Amino acid sequence: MTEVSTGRVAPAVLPKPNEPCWCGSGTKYKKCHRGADTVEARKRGPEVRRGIRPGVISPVRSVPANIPRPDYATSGRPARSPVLPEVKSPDVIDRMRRACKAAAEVLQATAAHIRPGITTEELDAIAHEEYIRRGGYPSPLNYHGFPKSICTSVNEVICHGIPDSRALEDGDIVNLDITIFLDGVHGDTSATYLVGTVEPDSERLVRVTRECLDLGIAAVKPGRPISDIGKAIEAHATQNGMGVVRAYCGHGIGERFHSSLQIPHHYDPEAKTIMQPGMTFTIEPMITLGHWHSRVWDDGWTAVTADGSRTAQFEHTLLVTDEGAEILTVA
Ligand code: HM4
Ligand code: CO
Ligand code: CO
Repeated sequence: MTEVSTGRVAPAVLPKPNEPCWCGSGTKYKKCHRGADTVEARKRGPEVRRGIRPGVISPVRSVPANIPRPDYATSGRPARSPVLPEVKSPDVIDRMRRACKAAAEVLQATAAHIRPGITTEELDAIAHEEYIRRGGYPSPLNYHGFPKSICTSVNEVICHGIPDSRALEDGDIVNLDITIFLDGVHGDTSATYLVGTVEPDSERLVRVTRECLDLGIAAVKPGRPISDIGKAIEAHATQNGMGVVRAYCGHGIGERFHSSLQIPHHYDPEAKTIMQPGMTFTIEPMITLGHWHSRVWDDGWTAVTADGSRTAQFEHTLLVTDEGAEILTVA
């Protein structure tokens, strides 16, 4: 019986390809859990892991007054400002190189502390100090009221998990999503890590998700539509029997954390914007072992898979060049 994080398990007799999936999604079995119901998963037997539940959220951390803040830091709402161009000036690009390098460093420094027993709140505290040490502001902090400095998304949490009192457990997977505001611009990167010994399906999920990001980056070419990126990502996920989350996209980034430019990770023929040298945006595919449907917890932030299947994500901030993409979020 296939384990899923909610405790729902695949029945002993599986549906036919065109019958509704056993998970209750309402989708045909062949389009839903068929890919996840591997022989390996069914051999593991009736072991059931409970879904993750909200923990206690500690008080808001402060940022020294001398660190420059984005416009939303106090009110929680970005100021209404003119729409900025998606093709960045050499000055903005130069500043983004520094911010993105710093983001990659904060991610590395924080991830080094991942182990069974550490709480996501402790990881947030480590990252918070690393941002400040570099003279940066943690972009998530108070962005539309988000209460912490990083997102920590465990197992079936897709993205925007709020760091809390929950300790990581052996066998978990956890995404750390870091964004720094430095020199007046944002740099955004994330990665998913294995906690202790992880079962093979989760390891495969994390590997395929990293490959999806790499293939998305390889599809970045000036003169081509944005839809090429999601086309490449979705093909690889589908080949591996995995789902591509649709509710959250990559985004334009620079002087604003999220601009109006959207980068779907599935094939969306409406994503017709042509990539141009000087554009900066993120690619951040969220891939699931089950269906792509998502929902949000009552906290208004934590996005989880509707079927409780595990999900992973990797993210880079990119610059479109004359040849393709330059990855900015490298330490
Ligand atoms: S808020 N991370 N991410 N992520 N938002 C705190 C931490 C956050 C996001 C986010 C991925 C894609 C898009 C967005 C976004 C608006 C609509 C307000 C511009 O918020 O697009 O926000
Ligand atoms: Co986000
Ligand atoms: Co992002």
